[in-house]
Formats: sequence, structure tokens, C-alpha cells
Amino acid sequence: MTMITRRQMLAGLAGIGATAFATPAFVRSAHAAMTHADLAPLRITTRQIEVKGRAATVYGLLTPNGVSGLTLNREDGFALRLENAIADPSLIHWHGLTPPWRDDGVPDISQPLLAPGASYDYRFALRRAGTHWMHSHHGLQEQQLMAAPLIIHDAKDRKTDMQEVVVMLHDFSFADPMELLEKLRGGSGHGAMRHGAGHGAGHNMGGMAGAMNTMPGNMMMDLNDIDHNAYLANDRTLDDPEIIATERGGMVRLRVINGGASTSFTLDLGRVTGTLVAVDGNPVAPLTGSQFPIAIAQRLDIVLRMPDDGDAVPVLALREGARERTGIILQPAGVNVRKIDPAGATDGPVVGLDLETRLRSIETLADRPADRHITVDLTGTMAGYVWGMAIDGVENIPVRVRAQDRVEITFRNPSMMSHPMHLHGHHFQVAAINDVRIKGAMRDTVMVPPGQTVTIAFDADNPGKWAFHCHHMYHMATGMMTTLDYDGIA
Ligand SMILES: [Cu+2]
Repeated sequence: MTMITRRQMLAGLAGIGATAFATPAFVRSAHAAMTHADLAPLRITTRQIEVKGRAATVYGLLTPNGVSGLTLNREDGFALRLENAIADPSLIHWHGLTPPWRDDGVPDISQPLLAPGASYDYRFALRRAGTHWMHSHHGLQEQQLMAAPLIIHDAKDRKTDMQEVVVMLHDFSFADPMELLEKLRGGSGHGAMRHGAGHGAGHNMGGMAGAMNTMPGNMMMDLNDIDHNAYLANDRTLDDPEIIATERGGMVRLRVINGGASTSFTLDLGRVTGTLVAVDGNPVAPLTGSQFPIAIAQRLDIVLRMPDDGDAVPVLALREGARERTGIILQPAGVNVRKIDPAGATDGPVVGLDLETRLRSIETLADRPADRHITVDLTGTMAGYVWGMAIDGVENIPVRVRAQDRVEITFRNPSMMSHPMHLHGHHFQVAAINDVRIKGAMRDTVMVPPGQTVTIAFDADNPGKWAFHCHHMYHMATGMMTTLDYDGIA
């Protein structure tokens, strides 16, 4: 049994450039000795970006052409050489893909950390197209932008003559993430201190946040643990946003990825109405609207038509429970782009389950009773900052399943924070919300707000040992993580 202890998690934490040794020449792993001409190279590296006029060294996952992330054809499969060009060990998880478990990119579970200068080769079939992403699963590297898009096209995507725009959201701090975590663990107990207090936008540079909201039914809720220095869309803030050329009246497919380490957003199209066509890469019955919640690690595919009047369309992401926002601008030729304030007039909406209850998957699981039902309590408090997953009342033990079983897992959340729960290796269907059965979206990450229950269902069709955790990086790093183990896998 490989339990991930908090000590092991913390042992993996280190800042960029903390080690001084030079990056050695690439060492090929032994099993890669045969042909590799078909392997796309992807490099774990560092790069410089500018945030609010200040230079920052962040991580990157770059192709040889300097492109962040990958766009692949499903039929070609996943054929990749991952090279570690930084001075620290790392490992990259392919979020949304369902590879053989040894290729899943979680240290100590799937495979050992990738040493500086070493490389791993990956080859597996791609089961589904969709908007996915990749990120470090080691320590707190994800906070320093070790994350990138991973877009899988199928034949239908290639036939559609529609402009695709990928929008990757991040939260960004100049501070060392280890420092941010230590402050959280210092147990400021902001719940008690900030009860009912208001909070302004951007008043707290890289400090601890303290937003409390009273939910319907007087349920108290903690919103953001950390006030980040900036919120990024494709690495930029609204002071200097990415401006994407579009056609007047043209169709655009947005592929939005929430790569934030600890921030949920609401996507806001302003006066434009869009059609949500997929979540977490899985098609859903089309839903129209101008605002769509996107919890940490989730994805939204939204199709929209540029206005005939030729106006630019800001695509904004509103930080949950706070005024900060980020975004990109869709700009038809010859149109001026208005400057948009990085702080809105009102707080971004709280990300709840209103949209989730309305989502219906297009490709649903077969009707079948569950062979196994497991209840997972999401436990923890801000005081001391220790989080956990209790399986049938026992803290942080693996969930055991049998191959081919229909499995249902019910999350209950007695804590005061929302937890975006992510199961590796599978896509599940949202099967019930607060005990009301639905044929909801197929997903890999589902939000579980305080005081609510969400049941997911999936077929155990990918044997292995899989990470199963909250995708709020600081909750995961302080204990809200376990594994899903198939019987018979060592
Ligand atoms: Cu959490």
C-alpha cells in the first residue's frame, strides 16, 4: 500500500532555482533506446513573463518552437518525449487523459520523479478528444505555472471551420508558494477573525485572503485562501491582455481551462450569449448563457458568434467572491479595444452547483446499478490548515474497487470550503446532487461546495492505482489526497 503522507507531499516542495547545480545534458531513459522519431518533444523549463510591469521567472511546458502545451489529433495517439530541463525533479500529469496508470504522471504513484536532465517517453492511445491540460503533480510547482493546454482534436473538430481560442487561467503570486503554504499552516484562523468582514480587491499583495460568505440557509463558507498578486489569462493580466484577431460575425470556439492553483472563476461574456458544448472535454447538451462557472481544474468549451456590429468581445474570468478579473479580448479587424479595469464593480459569483444540476451529458453511462458505493467525507478546517478525505469514516485510506464494477462515490462536504474533486484515469458522470438523481455531465473534476453532497458514477475500466484528490493545490498538499486502487494491483 502506497499512502501519500503529508510528509511525503511536503518533502517534494521547493522553489524555482532553489538548487544551484547546472542542468546536465539530456540522459535518455533506457527503454527509449529504439526509435523515437515519432515522439513529440516537450520540455519542462523556465521562462520569463511580465506581470504588472514586473519580471517573473516561471515554469513552462514548451515545444521546441516555444509553444506552451500541445494540440494533438486523437487518431495519432499520445507519443511524447518529456524532458526535464530545470534544476529540480518534476513529473507532469496529463489532466483529462486516461492513459495506462504508469503513464499518469503522479510521483510515487505512477512513476518516479523525473530527475533534472532526464527524459521519459510516453506512448498510449487517446480515448477521447477534448479540452484537457497538463501540469506538474510535484510539490507546489503548479503554482509557478508549470501547466499548459493539452487539446485533442478528432475528425469532427478538423472538419469544422471554426476559429479556436484557448484561454488558460492562472492565479499568480510573486511570493514563493512554500511561503504561502507556511502562512496558511500558521493557522491565522481567518474564519473567526474575518467573520462577516468585507474585503477589497487587490488590497493584499500576496497575502492571506479572508473572504467569508453566508450561503443560503446560513451555511458559512470560506472563499479564497490566498489573495494572489495577479490573475492571468494566457499569462497576461487585463492591464496588457492578449488580443485575438477574429472575423466580424465569425464563429469562435473558446476552450477555457482553469489552471489556477487555488482560484475558481466565472467566465463572463458580457453582452454576448455563448453556447456551452462541453465540460472537462466531454460533450453536453448545449446550454446558452453569458456566464458560466469554472472551478479549479475544470474546462469549458463555449461556441459564440462575434457580433455583426463588429464590436470587440472581452472574454473575462471573474475571481470567485472578489472583484479581480482577468481575460482576453476577441477583436474583429479595424475595431478599437477598450481598456478593461482588472477590478470589476462587484464580486465575482460564488461557484456553486446551479449549472451542474442543469448539465446533461450527451454520451452517458449505460444504465446499470452500482456494484460498489463509497462515501467520502471532505474534512478539514482553516485552523492549522489540515485537510483530509475520510472513506466511510476512516481518514486517508485508499478507495478499493474491482475491475469492471460500476462504482458510485458520494462526496459529503462538512467543511467550510469548496473542494473541486478530481479522480485520475477515468471520466465519471455526475449522478446525483444533494441526493437528487440526474444524468449529469461526464467530467474528471467536480465541485463539492460546503454542506452539499455530490455523487459520481463510473465504470472501473482502467485498472491501476490512481490519484484521487482535491484540486485546490494547498488542500491537496496538506492532506486532501488518497488513491483509488483496483484489486490485484500492487
Ligand atoms: Cu479542497
